[in-house]
Amino acid sequence: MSKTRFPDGFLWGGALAANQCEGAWNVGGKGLSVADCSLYKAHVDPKDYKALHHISSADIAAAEACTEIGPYPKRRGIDFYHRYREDLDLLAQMGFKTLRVSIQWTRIFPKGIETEPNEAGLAFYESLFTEMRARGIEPLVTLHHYEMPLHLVNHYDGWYRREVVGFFLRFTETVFRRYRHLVKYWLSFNEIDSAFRHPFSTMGICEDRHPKEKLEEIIWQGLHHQLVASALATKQLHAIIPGAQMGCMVTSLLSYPETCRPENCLKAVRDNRDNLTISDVQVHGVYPPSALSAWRKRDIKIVMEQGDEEILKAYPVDFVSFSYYMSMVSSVNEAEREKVGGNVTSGVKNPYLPVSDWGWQIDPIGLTISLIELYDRYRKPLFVVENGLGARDKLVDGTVEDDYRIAYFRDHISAIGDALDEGVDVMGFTAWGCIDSVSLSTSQMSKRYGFIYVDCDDEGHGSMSRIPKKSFSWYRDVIASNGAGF
Ligand code: BGP
Repeated sequence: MSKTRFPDGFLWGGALAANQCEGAWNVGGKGLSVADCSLYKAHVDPKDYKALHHISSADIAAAEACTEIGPYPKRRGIDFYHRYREDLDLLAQMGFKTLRVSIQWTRIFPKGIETEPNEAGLAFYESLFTEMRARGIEPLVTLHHYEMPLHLVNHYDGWYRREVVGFFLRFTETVFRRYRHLVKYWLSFNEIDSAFRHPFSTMGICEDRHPKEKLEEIIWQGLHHQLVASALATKQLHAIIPGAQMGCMVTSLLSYPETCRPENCLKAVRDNRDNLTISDVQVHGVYPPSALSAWRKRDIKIVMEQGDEEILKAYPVDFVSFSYYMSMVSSVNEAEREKVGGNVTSGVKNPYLPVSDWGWQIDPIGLTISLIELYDRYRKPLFVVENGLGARDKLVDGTVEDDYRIAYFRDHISAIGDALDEGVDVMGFTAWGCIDSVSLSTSQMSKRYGFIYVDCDDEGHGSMSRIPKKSFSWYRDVIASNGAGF
């Protein structure tokens, strides 16, 4: 690539989630969250995503009883809680304009229900955001990244119960007020649409506490509460921090028809539409007719309070952010087809695409298509807030020669350039797991995404020292040239 296609002020950077990097799970008054449970699945194959992420009451009890780090390193994370200054120095060396992080609700309100916030938690994030700003790094902050207080799971059925909306809004008001001079860009719920893929992590719905046949309705009810909470948090944000912006955050799972057989094309249209149902509500402020008709057909009844529909309509998001890792295939003969994937989601294999070690189909053109389609649909600025390649990096002679990662990012960043060329408005790009951190789907360290290697293994052993990989200087050059020189 030779010319700059990226606008001035493009927000180049990386993304982390607090529960995957901070560690310090019991430090500074922090309470337990759903994230503290996903590691209490002894003897489960880490490739068995369903088994790892469908948490039972027994798993919760085991997590509550355990005061140790646990069999996987999640509770230790990469010790970002204690090492964030050193980490920010490295990110600043790469020229990061932004860093996406999340606030753990349980650091601010350990059970979610308290009336007074925990000062130690507030002070930690205040220092983190201040240190970012001191290095010229704009904070991009997720309010809810799979980190719901466990107390709310046990006593309020997670997001199923309406009271949780009020608890969440107390949390959001508290952090908006405290960080009003520090944070301009916010995201409400990480991958809000993933509620059906892993209801426990996203909304604290513990499946064995509900009748199986009611589960879909219960998840929809929880989603409705999250959507109302997101809209009301947007209202609060605009009142408390003038000029601040709220984004929704969804999983881009673009799906191609397996063939031009009309039945496959129709299935792809439906799959793509259904994947965007939740962002449709966050942008347009109404449930799309397809959702209402699906509820009717499946006898799903959502309880809405008076005024909910007006709230959804009145406070849409300011921008649309999404994660993009792979594309999918829609086929009416899915059952007979070869499958790929296995953790976040699985589907029909696309014979034209290579896959990662975890079976995720690598498809940069799919990113251009997603950007074009999302912009046509929403006409709001877009932000690619997660993208990257999970790989089993090998540290040899003090570095990691991750040319495969450079190739991956070169193709995907170039794909964003192609969308920009067509008039799509893209605000920024944050590479997922810019420092190696604990994988969401496997709860292990060996699935690495970073430009910076962290010396920590799947059992949590290691010095935790940080080592720049080959991709570190490559990404530094990309940022320095504003996307022109690579
Ligand atoms: C997204 C999550 C992240 C992150 C990423 C990669 O779905 O928002 O938290 O971890 O996926 O997934 P994994 O860590 O399973 O490879």
